[in-house]
Amino acid sequence: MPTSPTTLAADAQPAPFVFDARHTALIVIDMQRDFIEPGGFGSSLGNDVTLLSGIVPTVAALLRHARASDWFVVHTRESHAADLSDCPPAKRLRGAPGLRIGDPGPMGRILIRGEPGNAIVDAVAPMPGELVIDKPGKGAFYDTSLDRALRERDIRYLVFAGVTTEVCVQTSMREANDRGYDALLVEDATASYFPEFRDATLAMIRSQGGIVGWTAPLAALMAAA
Ligand code: TIU
Repeated sequence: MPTSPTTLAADAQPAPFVFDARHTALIVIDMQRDFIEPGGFGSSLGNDVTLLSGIVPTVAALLRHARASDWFVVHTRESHAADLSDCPPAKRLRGAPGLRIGDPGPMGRILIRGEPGNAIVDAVAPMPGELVIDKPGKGAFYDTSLDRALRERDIRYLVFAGVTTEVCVQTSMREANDRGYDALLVEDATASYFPEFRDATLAMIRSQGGIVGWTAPLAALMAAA
């Protein structure tokens, strides 16, 4: 693979992921207490949240790599305004009464911006200078300033991590693909309440010659040369 001093190739599927560190961003999706700790939105939907916490050390290692490589770093949080003006009734009413978005829970109002449950878990918390995007949808681009922020910085390559693989991560990656970014999902830095959905999503992304993008383990990304 021909490379310039800033062009790297990572061993990925379905083919090497060729990217330029100067034009790369890491997008960490929704590593918030709402999904990862008991008492938040994830558990209100009936999920076993312990299935997600296992990736926290890998996401932390990925963040260290991105920061050391001078990538632009973005964190997202799925969240709604306190008055729920950005939460379509169709989304809110999908939940069980008493456990809906905006209802009081053990970590504050469920999925509401600024509540304790909406905070990103400490081990992967944003650092000064990193962009935090509050998103009302599953996708990181829907009704947010993310695309503009990336284009202003001439970002063309996106590395994705976070939760959950088949919901917010996959939606965001598909949105990125349609917007013309080359996107890679880090296989061991994403998790689902349904491990079989995680595996199926990884297979879907890289099928048909990379119809949505690329996947690779963190070790392959860190070994890119
Ligand atoms: N329920 C589920 O799997 N995920 C979400 O509701 N949001 C995200 O994926 N962040």
